Amino acid sequence: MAIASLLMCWACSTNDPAQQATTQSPGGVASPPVSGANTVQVTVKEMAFQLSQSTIPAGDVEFVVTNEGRLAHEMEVIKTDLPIEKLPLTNSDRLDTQKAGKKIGEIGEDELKSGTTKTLKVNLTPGKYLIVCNLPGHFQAGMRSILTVAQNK
Ligand SMILES: [Cu+2]
Repeated sequence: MAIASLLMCWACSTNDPAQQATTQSPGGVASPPVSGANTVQVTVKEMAFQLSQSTIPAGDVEFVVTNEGRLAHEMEVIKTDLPIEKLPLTNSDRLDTQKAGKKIGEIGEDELKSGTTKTLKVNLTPGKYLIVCNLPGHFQAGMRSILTVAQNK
């Protein structure tokens, strides 16, 4: 008799609708990320970057980068004041990142093979940032985008 009532209690508590309800946020809305970072979705293709937004507020930024292309690519984030057409090239078919500006972060070619998603977290101050793939020829072929980081109000 004692065992039977224990089992009943156990079955009763695990099916308690009030307990299950506490694991969901109200209205079924996903809770915001704990980090509070802004997220920029980046889609990588031959030969371009697509950013989910071209202007973001300053602070912590999380780039979620998906390579939908067939080739491996990389993504470098470089703070620069130069317009794209004034950016210096090396004689080996790449952007001269040293002269272009200051490198903030990078996802390497080995980490961004076809079909892969990688995350890069950086802290960005207001200014212009170049998103670039610097495999030989890829910059010239169009793998370059500008992200503007705005002053926070
Ligand atoms: Cu590339």
